[in-house]
Amino acid sequence: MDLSKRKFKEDFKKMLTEVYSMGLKESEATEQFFTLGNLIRSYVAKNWSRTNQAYIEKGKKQVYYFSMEFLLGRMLKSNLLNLGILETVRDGLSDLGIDLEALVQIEPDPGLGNGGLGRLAACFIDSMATSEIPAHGNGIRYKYGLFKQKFVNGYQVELPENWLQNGNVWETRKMHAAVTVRFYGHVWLEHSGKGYLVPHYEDAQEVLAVPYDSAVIGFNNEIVNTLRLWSAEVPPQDESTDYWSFIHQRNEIESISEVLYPDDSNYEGRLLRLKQEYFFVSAGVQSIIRHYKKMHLGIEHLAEKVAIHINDTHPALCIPELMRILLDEEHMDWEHAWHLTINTMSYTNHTIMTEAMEKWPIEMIQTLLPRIVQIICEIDRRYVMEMGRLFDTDLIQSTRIVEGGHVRMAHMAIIGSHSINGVAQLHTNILKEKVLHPFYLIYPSKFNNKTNGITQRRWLMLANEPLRHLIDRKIGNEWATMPTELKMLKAFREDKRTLQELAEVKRQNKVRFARFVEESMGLEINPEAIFDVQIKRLHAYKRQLLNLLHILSLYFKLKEHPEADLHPRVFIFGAKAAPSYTYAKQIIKLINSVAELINHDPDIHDKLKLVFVENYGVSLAERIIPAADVSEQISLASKEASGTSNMKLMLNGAVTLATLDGANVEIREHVGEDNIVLFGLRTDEVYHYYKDGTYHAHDYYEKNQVLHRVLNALIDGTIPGAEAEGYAIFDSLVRYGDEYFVLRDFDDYAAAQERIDRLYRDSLIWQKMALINIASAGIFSSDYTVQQYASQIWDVSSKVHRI
Ligand code: 26V
Repeated sequence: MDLSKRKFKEDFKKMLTEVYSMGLKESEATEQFFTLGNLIRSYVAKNWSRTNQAYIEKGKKQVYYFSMEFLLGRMLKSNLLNLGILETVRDGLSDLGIDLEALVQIEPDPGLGNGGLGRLAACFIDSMATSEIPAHGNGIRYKYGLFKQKFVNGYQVELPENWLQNGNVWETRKMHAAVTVRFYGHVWLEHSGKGYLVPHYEDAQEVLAVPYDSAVIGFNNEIVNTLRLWSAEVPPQDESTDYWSFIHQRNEIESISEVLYPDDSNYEGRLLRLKQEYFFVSAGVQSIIRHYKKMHLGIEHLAEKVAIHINDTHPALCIPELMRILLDEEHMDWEHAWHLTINTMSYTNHTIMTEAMEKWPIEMIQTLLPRIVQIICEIDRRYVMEMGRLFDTDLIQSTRIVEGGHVRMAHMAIIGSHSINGVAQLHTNILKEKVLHPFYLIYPSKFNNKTNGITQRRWLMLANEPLRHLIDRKIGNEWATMPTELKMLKAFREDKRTLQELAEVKRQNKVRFARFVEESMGLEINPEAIFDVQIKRLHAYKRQLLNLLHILSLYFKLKEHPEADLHPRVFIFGAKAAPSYTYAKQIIKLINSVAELINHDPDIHDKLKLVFVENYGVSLAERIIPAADVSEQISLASKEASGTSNMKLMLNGAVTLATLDGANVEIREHVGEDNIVLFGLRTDEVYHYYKDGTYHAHDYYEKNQVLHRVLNALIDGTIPGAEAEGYAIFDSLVRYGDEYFVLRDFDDYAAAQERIDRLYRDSLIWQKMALINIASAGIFSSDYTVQQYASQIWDVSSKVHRI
């Protein structure tokens, strides 16, 4: 948008008076932040309503991206950047004596997601608005986001994250768009006499779903899409309601959108979680149908105007819910309704970990959603009947939705949609060939790959301004919307000056991060050291333990040979564990205890440091990633569906140290063998081990001297404070089979780390690798990812930039 600095300053002062009746001098950062937020809203208002108007007038097909999680991060700078007024506002504020960065810190970071899946949804909505895709997010407005992590004596302690405490400037409550969602009760069907059944509900609990809309601003394109998050409230009561029963009901209902489930590792059949899923699905689908009907096109054309995407199985109840509406409210016959539903729905799978696959006890759905269960059972019955004619009975039985008293959500999602995609090429292949192979035999054409992506605007333009300026100076700024333009940087691969400038940018970022660590943790780290980063949820399969065991081996090496030729290293971890994931919490404690040991050992000087940042999340990622030299992507091959921190880190010039897992495979293809450091078992080798059962972790403990020494340290008192955890972890590796092949990959990993050490010593070689990583990262922009979803899955238009 066009905005002069003078006009901005006037607007800002005027808004400050309007909202707070305050002059500039009396105001503090909090008031200034909310003032700026309100001002941005006023700037956006016209384009927001224009965008909606245009979608209606042009009758464009709309995409609704359903996700239990949207891990947005702070929105202030992102909104300013996308409006094209970041610099104007920064300068204008500075004229008024206000530091924009200070205001940025006032905004709470809304942690409405667990990890990769939620952050992907956030990158997607940014990219969809920028790519001019008529697409909207649909989710839950949790009152409490993912817990705040504290370390107490090295243990993870969870505290509530009350992000709404001071209000949310970006949202608008839309009371007129509220809908009712029904739970419990009984339902019976009556013949209408007109060829359809009429459901009668008795004793149902009614919940009012109230939407809160936020603007999703496209980058410099005047498009403003919508993120709609639903909040659960008590419907208006009549006078006969008993006061105490009202209070009781209110608590029960409001608990639905109270808190985000923090467990992304282990599926647990919790009733409240099921309520959450149906709550936002039903509200979202009802609201879509209500909006669609305003266009008077006839319900039979729904799939031409609406695409519903379900982000993992969490919103899979969209399928029976849309069926319910088409059958019960639109009086369609089953075949037509089913055809429409399939054509409307598409589904992304994000994990092959069977523990995380949702399957709900049928009685639970029966109690909570009596009409939905009838529909699910009928979908299943017809599936068996129709497919039974075409395929082998065993094949059909193994793919049924209802089995062993449970509803398998992934099965329902596949059967009820026209597309299922994995999130990296390797992951999609594993789905086709292993995990979902029976479905691939039945529906080969439904399967497709959409490799994940990240938005370069948040993860480079905003998070790493020094690098952004360097790139702009070298190749211009078209990469903001045409990220593969970054490849032009390759022309500078032999240019010493550019490589030195790149080194200087990295050094600056490392100094900045070191200052943060010093201020927040009281720990001094040396910016000359290699900053080696592993930031992601704590999961056994991601193998933070492999990293830790190697750190211990370096520690012992330095203790025994203080003269050992090691380039100084700072190992940086950021990770939350699910509160009920005991093993992950034990690993956290162990990492913290090892940090205590190493960081305070005077023999080590600054050769080795271990930093475990507390409360890792989007805001911390934005600080850490620009300062990273090494990106640890060391999951056991076949287990990480894609990974996205791998993409963010390469985009910021870190060199990837990786197994051939998830999107690392594609990163290697793009940067080339020489610009990535690989190690470890390959997927087929892992599957071989599973098949022939010949992995014996104990042998590695017995035969490998370094490992023996390191593993013994877990149980011989070397690591003060973590005795119990040391034992448990030792046992998991040595006695109970080492499920994720940590010991098997140890030597190879250590050798790869030595290669890193050597490569880093030659600054020009290292910076050249960094440059090629940055130059090759454009293809992993979520702009391209969503453009592919648009054309290949949703069949909607987008502004496509050539790759
Ligand atoms: C799973 C579950 C399972 C039980 C109920 C609660 C719950 C909540 C979240 C999840 C998420 C697990 C799936 C997930 O986050 N997958 C990650 O998705 C990323 C984006 O596609 C991908 O890059 C990561 O590799 C993948 O682990």
